[in-house]
Amino acid sequence: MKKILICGAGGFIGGHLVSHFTKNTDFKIVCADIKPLNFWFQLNDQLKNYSCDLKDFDNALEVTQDVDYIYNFACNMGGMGFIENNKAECMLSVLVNTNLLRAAHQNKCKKYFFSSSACVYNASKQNDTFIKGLKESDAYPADPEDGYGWEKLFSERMCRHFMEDYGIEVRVARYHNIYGPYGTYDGGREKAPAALCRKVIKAKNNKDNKIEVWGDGKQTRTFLYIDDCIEGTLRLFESDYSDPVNIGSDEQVSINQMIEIIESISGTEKLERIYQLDKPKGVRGRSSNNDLVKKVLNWSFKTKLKDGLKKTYDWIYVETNKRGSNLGKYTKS
Ligand code: GKE
Repeated sequence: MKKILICGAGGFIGGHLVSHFTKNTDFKIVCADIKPLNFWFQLNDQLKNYSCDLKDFDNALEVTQDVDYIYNFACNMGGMGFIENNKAECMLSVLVNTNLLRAAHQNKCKKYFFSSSACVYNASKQNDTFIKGLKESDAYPADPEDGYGWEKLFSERMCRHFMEDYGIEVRVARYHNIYGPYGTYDGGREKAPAALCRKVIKAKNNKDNKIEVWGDGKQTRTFLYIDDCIEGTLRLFESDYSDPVNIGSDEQVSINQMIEIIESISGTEKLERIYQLDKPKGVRGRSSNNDLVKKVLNWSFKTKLKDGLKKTYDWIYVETNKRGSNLGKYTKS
């Protein structure tokens, strides 16, 4: 039986991948995450679960023992509010990926997946709202998101060189703002879909009729629902395509448009928007070009933003009304 290691298994995407594999597979699954087990979003206590820091090479060596395939989602990350204010912490994730590649080589693992990000793309191509989708080649000449984006771009290249020099098969996905249930919705690391669902729920519960929005709301993004992300990830892993590829939606919306969708899901009146221009905004416009992923993986997203947001909103609604929930509250790096 082949053995798969999922790093970052206590996080959002890693947790969903573990859940997928435990329902659908004959593989033996091993999980690792820096967080204490009680902070994992989806913990399966039937599996071997390591709570350890992969910035330490000895830990990387231990968790990769007898492993055939590695999925690496482990990094210090979050939405704009986190990555803009924690650049050194984000860049230190380079140690996780580097240690895992070295350990994979030493332990003779066969295939390695790296979760990269749309934050690798050249900033000058993202200065307008409603830009054309970013093609994979738009990562160069390099001018990625400061801190987090540089780490991702460097680690992509590290993967490539481990493949060229040591023969480890690598797969690299550039994720475009993945959202859905069992992810962070408060505490400072949350991305816009979860943050705005939480804010609309709070406005509704408190009947205060207004929400705070970072920036002027005209900035655009594409958001990919988690189930589509998992499907694209699996398809990429099984493919023979080893260069980085976008895993994203191309349903580009402004933050204001996304708020309108969330308002209609919540059944509230139009809320007054307090635009906070001094908050972290990131690039002005970002969208995924999906020509390459369609060609090489025959993959495309299926979940419309309004449908994915409904599932996300409903989950956050239940979570925020639960007492004593730890979810989304983990802030230690
Ligand atoms: N987080 C957050 N919270 N963002 C808000 C909020 C809020 O309450 N209100 C408005 N925004 C705006 C941000 O200012 C930004 O312009 C936009 O929503 C998207 O913010 P985001 O979801 O936090 O993150 P980004 O898309 O800018 O960047 C993320 O990109 C991903 C890849 O596409 C990164 O933070 C990474 O999480 C990831 O690599």
